[in-house]
Amino acid sequence: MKIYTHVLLIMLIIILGISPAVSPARAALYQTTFQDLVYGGDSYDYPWTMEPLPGGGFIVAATTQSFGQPHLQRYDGSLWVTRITPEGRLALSMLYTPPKPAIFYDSALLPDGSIVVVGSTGDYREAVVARIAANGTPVYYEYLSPGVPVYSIGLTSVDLHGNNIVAVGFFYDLSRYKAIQWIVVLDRNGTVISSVGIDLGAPYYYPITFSLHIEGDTAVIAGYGYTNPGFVLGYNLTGNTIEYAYKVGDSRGDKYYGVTVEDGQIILVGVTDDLGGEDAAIISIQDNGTLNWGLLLRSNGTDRLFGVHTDGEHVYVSGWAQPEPDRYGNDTLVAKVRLADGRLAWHRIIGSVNDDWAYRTYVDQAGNVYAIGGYGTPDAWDDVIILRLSSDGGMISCPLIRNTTLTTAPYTPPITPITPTILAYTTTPTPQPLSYTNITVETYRLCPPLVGGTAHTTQEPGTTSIYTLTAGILIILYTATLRRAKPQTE
Ligand SMILES: [Ca+2]
Ligand SMILES: [Ca+2]
Ligand SMILES: [Ca+2]
Repeated sequence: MKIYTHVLLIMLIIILGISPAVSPARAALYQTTFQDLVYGGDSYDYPWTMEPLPGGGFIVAATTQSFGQPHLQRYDGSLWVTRITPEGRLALSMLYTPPKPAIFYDSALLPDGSIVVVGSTGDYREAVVARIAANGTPVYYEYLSPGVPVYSIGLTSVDLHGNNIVAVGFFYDLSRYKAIQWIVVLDRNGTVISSVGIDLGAPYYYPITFSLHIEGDTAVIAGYGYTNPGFVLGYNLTGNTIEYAYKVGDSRGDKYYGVTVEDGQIILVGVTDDLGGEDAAIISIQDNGTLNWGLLLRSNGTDRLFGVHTDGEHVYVSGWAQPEPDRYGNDTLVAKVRLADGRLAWHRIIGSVNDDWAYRTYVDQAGNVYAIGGYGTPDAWDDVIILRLSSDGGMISCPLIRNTTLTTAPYTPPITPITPTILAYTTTPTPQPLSYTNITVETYRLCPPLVGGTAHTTQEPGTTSIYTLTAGILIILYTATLRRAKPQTE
């Protein structure tokens, strides 16, 4: 009977050993790749965007105030492009100092490994587009203007359409006294092919385009109004027509910072004040304006989402939450939601005692979830942080996990058709000098990696029951065996 007990024990170890949660093969894989990567200089470093590379790793285009010339405002600075290997090392680190400090909001990866970066100068007087070759050499840096006097201008998002580069943004047209949304199509050399303005019409007074996703020939564009709710529109890039346009939400507190499209669903992420305060919002709509589902993630503080990515089955989102704003400021929020119905799979809150956030998120083919944003260093001069989580929300630096659970609520904002007007503008690029140099920084990690962690998990149905059942049966068998074995051992 003693032998039988030991056989059962060994069986238990083997069965638990091959279950996905503690697979030795996966644990080994984790140890050879990064769980988190942090780097930065002695001042603010703001990473708004990252581009996953086909063979693994990323290119990160950040705005830095640590290097280059002095900044003008809160968020502007020089461009800092880093190439990160799949193991989490910096393979390239280049600083580009533009003639005026600028903010770099978004990037797109071209097939030759170069990136296009868009933004605006810190005073919002010039829109900016740059292309950086794979080896770090600048191909061009130019200002774009719509050919009319403007009060404020910027490019906030960029994506590819065939061989062309599509950049979107906004400007305030002083001849019309209106904020105009802007779609500029360029070739890869930075020559403008077309430039279109979109007047969203009433009730929009000062809307801001913030995000672009190109699906087929449709540029799906989302943003918000300072005094009006969020919006989403589909612009056909070959027909130059508006396919659809909606006001989303019913108050100025409804804002959308991220958009993507999967399986005909338009996914928008941002913030709403529908239930009071500010809560992180995710909605899925059809292009006919039908709401598929909507989900809120809520703490007592302000919660916002910026990044959205899908893998066909799930939606991954990133931003910040404020479960304890007085103690920890913003904390990074990463969540995984089922595409079909918006059911929350898990969310994680990760942060330091200073402000932390994640503007972009991405999932690789193995299901690993990456989020890039700012880490509030002890002296509060933010550094770039890239977090890596496993598909079940585990694998994250130990002291950063906030032991807090956000509440969820359904979200059903009104979706109302609007009728934008297309306007013609002549956009001329003005080449600018861009000096560049190699810079070296130390990368660091925040603590030894922790396998598993304390995930705040709302599991999807069926994913835990088999493990629970297996473990339960084994414990009963083991206990029963011990009881039967006991008289013989005495
Ligand atoms: Ca809240
Ligand atoms: Ca924090
Ligand atoms: Ca820093």
